[in-house]
Amino acid sequence: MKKQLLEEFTNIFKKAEGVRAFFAPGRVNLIGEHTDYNGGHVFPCALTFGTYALISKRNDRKVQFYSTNFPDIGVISLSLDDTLTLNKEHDWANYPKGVINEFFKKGIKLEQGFDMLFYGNIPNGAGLSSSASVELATAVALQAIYETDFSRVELVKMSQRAENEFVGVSCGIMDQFAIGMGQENQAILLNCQTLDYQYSPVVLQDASLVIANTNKRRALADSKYNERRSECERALKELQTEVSIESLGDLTPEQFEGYRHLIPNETDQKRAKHAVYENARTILAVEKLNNGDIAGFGQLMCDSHASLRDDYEVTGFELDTLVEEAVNQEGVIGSRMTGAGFGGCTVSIVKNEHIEKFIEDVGKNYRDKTGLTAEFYVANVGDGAKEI
Ligand code: NG1
Ligand code: MG
Repeated sequence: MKKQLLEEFTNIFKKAEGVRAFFAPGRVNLIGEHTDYNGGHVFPCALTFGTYALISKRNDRKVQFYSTNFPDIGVISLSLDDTLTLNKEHDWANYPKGVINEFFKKGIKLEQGFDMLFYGNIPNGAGLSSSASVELATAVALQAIYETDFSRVELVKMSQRAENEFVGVSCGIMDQFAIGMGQENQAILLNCQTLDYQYSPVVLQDASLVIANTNKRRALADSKYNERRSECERALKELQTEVSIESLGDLTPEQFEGYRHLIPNETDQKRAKHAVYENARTILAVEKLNNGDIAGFGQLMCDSHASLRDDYEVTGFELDTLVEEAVNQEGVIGSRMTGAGFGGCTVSIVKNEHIEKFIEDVGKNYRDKTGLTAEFYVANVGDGAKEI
């Protein structure tokens, strides 16, 4: 991979010396959905596919970006003397630009510019965090060539701010954290309020993680995502009139049942219920995994999906069909949507001896019911962003 990309780098930028290479993974969230911005827990892990970034410093003030995924867009150039602007047409480059902006905001001078080439093999817009992967690839690369010494968690926060403030997507911290802090064969239980975290080995005995992409475009995802955030914020405000909490993640399900009458709007109540129960489910699920109770973990994945379908209402026909077809198969321990929802991917735990048949049968039944072709990936849990 690296050798091929080096050749490509030389072709595009007419230069071969002093090139350094970095990799930032995509991520899949195993449980804890729509809890990050509610101050709850998430349980994601880094994948082995992701974004490769090759970078080399220049002698002038120019910055040039190129993505092999978007050859038609070509080289995108800017000068470090100009104000960085969001470009609607070259939208992939807004992510690295947002990260440069964060380095500026930290007072880093960036005297010389650089040439940078990207290649990503994460399915686009599938809820596996291709954008956060580009951000972290950029952040670790800039840290290396400008010899800054931000902590990993700081780079994670800078990448999130790049997305929040520069790109304008108000995502939670989960994606950047998983990608910046991931470790091979480990998932991360992250408290999104305190950023306390602990690693848990993903030991599934004789089973594996299988990701299935609905190939349904997440057209409504952004607006609905923001709508869910507002609904939860409203519910929190109602609760705060009588209960002293900072976020929905502070409540146990039992406490929530005692207070839910404080939320007059029924829809907001359902959204808050999901956030509270999902948070509790996530903590319990990790306990089960740590104790080797894969079946218990899988059951909670299924419960998570039901809550996202019925209370949070972020699934839709395609995701529900994939999950229903999955749990009807032999050897399936658990299955749920992952990421924001409305399309994108599901993640299932499938016994190794049944994976082949799983892919064939679920793929066929899904096509029959939706007219869409799903893609399947047997996922490996990989490292966080690093130099390669
Ligand atoms: P995806 O599916 O990667 O867009 C989104 C948010 C996360 C989190 C999940 C839901 C973005 C970039 N990320 O993930 O922070 O809130 O939804 O759990 O919007
Ligand atoms: Mg994204």
